[in-house]
Amino acid sequence: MPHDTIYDDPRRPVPPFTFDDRVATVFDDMIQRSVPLYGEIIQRQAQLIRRFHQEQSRIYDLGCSTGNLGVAACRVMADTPFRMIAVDNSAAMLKVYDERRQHLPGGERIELVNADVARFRVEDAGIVVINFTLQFLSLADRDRVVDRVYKGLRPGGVLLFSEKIVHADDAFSDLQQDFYYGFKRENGYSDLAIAQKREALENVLIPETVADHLKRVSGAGFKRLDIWLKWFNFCSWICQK
Ligand code: GEK
Repeated sequence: MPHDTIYDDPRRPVPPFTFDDRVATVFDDMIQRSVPLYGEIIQRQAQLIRRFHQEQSRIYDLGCSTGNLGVAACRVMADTPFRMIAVDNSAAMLKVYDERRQHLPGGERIELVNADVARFRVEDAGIVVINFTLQFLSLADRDRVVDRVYKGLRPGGVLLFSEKIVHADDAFSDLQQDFYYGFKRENGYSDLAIAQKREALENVLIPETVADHLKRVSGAGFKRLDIWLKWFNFCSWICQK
């Protein structure tokens, strides 16, 4: 797996973060070293997909990146037929996903779509997964996506989403940041790399509080909601229609 060294050397100015070729090449290393419990999230979501899959319905992965969820879903679903529509607006990410899919047993069950999730229609869905992607949209687009997802889900259908979050209390927010940067240091990122990535994400990744997210999903109509995993400033939800 190519190693992420993108922010290791000093850069002045630090350009805003984008999902370009350079990021796509090292993405799997980057996300595993930057998102606590990432492997656990993907593995359990694949198992949730198996549990909640409705025959003939569609599974969506919005902001699919290089396809870690699709790979896990193919493995966990084994020979069970399913149709996953994996959407991303980065051609570079989808190129890596497509290459992986060629060698993935059962990979033909996944369709890749290069589109903006804020403008994408969700129809006849049994499961929709949105991992660490709402955080890159404007607040209005986040509302629009979650509303559309609710409308596009079948009754009993499930939305699984994960986000980097912020705490409304400043002291707890600082505590979460400290532990998060500690996690990144433990994974080999230098203080310089951490500081430059933080600068690159300023105004690009806008985290919200748990309360903001719960308000949005309940406002869209979801009544059965649970946080199934939380680690300081990272959170994963399950919402059932
Ligand atoms: C995973 N879910 O491995 N439309 C479509 N895609 C978008 C948009 C948009 N408007 N904005 C950003 N993206 C993945 C990880 S990464 C999270 C998701 C991260 C895409 C962007 O191109 C990238 O692939 C993904 O959302 C976010 O579980 O890097 O922090």
